[in-house]
Amino acid sequence: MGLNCEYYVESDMSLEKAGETIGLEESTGTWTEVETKPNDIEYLTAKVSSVDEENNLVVVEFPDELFEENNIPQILSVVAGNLFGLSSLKNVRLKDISFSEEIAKSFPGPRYGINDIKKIVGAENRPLFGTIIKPKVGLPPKKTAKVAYEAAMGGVDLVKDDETLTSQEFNLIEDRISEVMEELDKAKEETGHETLYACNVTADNKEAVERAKLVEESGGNMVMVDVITSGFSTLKAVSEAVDLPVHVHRAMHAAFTRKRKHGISMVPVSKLVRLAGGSQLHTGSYHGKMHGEKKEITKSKRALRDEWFNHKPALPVASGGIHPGLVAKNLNYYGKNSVIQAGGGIHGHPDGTREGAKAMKQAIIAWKEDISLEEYSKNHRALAKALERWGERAEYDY
Ligand code: CAP
Ligand code: MG
Repeated sequence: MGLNCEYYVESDMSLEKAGETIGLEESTGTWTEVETKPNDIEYLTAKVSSVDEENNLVVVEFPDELFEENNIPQILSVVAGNLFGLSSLKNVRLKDISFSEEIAKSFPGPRYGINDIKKIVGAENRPLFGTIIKPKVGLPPKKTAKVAYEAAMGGVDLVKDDETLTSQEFNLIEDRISEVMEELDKAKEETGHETLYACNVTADNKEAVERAKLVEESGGNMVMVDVITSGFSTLKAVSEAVDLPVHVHRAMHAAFTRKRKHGISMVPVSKLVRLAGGSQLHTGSYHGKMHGEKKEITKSKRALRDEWFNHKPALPVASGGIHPGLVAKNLNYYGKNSVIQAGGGIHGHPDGTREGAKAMKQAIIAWKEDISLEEYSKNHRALAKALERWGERAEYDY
């Protein structure tokens, strides 16, 4: 069956020829015939399987035998390698990868799926909601923990490090994990509610695995990996090294996902994150501060959640400029099998973090009960104060 890859292509060549060029470059060919090519390797040659002239789309089928199982770097070197630099292609974008069962099943997939995570925080019938500690960097461990405690007391299911916080001098991971878990345990004693702490273990492969083990040994209940900057292999090594759910941040993705004509869509990224063991992945906000295309966010959600060769489903994460006034607008698309999170939209609340978390929770209840924010805020002060500050406006609506 092989891997079928859909590319958007702009070229002076015909789409068929462009597809052949991609297939050859990424399998058994190069720019010219070579004397050294034997006759018995044709089974490794990728071929065009379909062309859609109207939409500039070509599907190239890469035979399974071309790939090494359980090896994302090698798969990417084929389906997302030299082809992007071919001067014969003006623009080319990898829009989707359909994996063969054999290749997909050679990966671990998420250890903790949607139902496992929902069970931990008691969110079986609602989306999870969380916060990102702000400011991104600069707080010492004790202050980080205090902010986490306030958010937990306000009801969040998830507190996460920001993507740029790892183990800098001002906040070493070994100090942060113990301080934060101590405060979250305190909150749990007072509220009975478990809050997940996505501790950012991003580093090079070996160090990231060591840090993940440190989090586990310190009583942590989740780790976080910046998958694009640290690599899919680091994500997979971390998810295989510890028995913890993995929150996956996608910082740097927009360097190649943003442009519609050239690069790689978030859909293949979402599938690779799921194969590599990610339990939840940022997939964009329909209303927020980051650029995003509705159709692509929707396809990314499906890539994470749909039934797929018995791999556990992963949670899509709505994030980026979100505040209580934007909860319904995002959850109308994401639904309850998602995570919605806010950093500034919680810590920027006029009455502080705890009230900001309460306002998010109130906005989610209003969405679930199909009550307008205006109506619900009449007797829910935290939400009313958030709407006073931010209304229902987003920096960008897509
Ligand atoms: C959100 C965030 C996330 C973005 C990433 C930030 O904070 O922590 O990294 O959501 O974008 O640093 O901007 P705010 P995406 O809630 O304060 O905006 O989710 O699109 O990958
Ligand atoms: Mg961030």
